[in-house]
Amino acid sequence: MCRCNPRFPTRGIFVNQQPTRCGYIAIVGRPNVGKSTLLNHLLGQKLAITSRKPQTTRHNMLGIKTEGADQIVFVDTPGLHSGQDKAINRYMNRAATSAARDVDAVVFVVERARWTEGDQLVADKLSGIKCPLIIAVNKVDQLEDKSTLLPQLQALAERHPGAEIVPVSALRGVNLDALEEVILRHLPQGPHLFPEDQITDRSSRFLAAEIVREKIMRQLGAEVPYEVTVEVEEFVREDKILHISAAILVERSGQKRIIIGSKGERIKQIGTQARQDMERLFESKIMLNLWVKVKSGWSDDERALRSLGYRDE
Ligand SMILES: Nc1nc2c(ncn2[C@@H]2O[C@H](COP(=O)(O)OP(=O)(O)O)[C@@H](O)[C@H]2O)c(=O)[nH]1
Ligand SMILES: [Mg+2]
Repeated sequence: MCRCNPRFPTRGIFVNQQPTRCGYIAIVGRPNVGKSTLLNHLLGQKLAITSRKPQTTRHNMLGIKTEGADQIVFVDTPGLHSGQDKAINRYMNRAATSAARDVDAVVFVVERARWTEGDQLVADKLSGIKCPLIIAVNKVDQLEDKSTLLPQLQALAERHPGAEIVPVSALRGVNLDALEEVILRHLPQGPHLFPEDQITDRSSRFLAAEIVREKIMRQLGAEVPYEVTVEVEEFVREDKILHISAAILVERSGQKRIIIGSKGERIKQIGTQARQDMERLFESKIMLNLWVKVKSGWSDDERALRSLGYRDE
């Protein structure tokens, strides 16, 4: 897990006479249960990209929340994918599994009223962990009849004795205070590891590439998004404007045509939406330049993956 070059204790043992607390909390679960949505709403800021499709999150990412004496370092993870066939799937599973080790608590996200093979896969991986387990039962806003939740909560409690179970809606912000309170109880005393204003361990270039990928994940159906990666080639500030150029890499020329769209309409839309998100995140005017490049085999080639930033931490 990435206790990434913890820059040295940045805040000392007390804040306003309160002893400081700081800990790592991994957010795990199968794809699409709402892990990244939960991270964003706990942070109160959109940091991680989200969509209905698996593989939206491919890398572990830290989201850091500092409030008074407490610093929670969340680790958002890719969902565990059952397919091990491709190098990129193996990479995502390694990232998700390694994050659950060496943390102070794990938040296991599941969906209300649904327990799938994918959930079982995660539960099996978690069975050996030593740290406290918190189960967030997400998407309760989709339940018309809340009483249907009770049997599921009971079944979860039997399956995971000792776990604390909190029903939430990440998207609507329901019960997130209660979840945070449980998390805070497991935060060990100790100095803060990151400066108060740092919200992630990821670079601005990385976040920019992810925003472009989110728009592709959301706008394009079927297989295309799984064979796309984005590489930021230029990221410079000139006269208060941030100039960003990014290459969208695909496996096949047919996919390039789909992303560009008829008369370039699709890529224009992707660019407009991405630019709006970037302007919010970077609080700056943005000039965004996108282009599409065919790089066959990138998603199943260990060397290509590493050069594109898919590196184990
Ligand atoms: N109705 C509802 N949808 C949610 C909730 N949380 C997440 N979602 C949706 O579920 C989908 C997957 O979310 P995401 O955070 O990307 O899932 P992840 O793969 O676990 O990170 C997205 O379309 C979210 O908008 C929730 O509490 N209620
Ligand atoms: Mg995610």
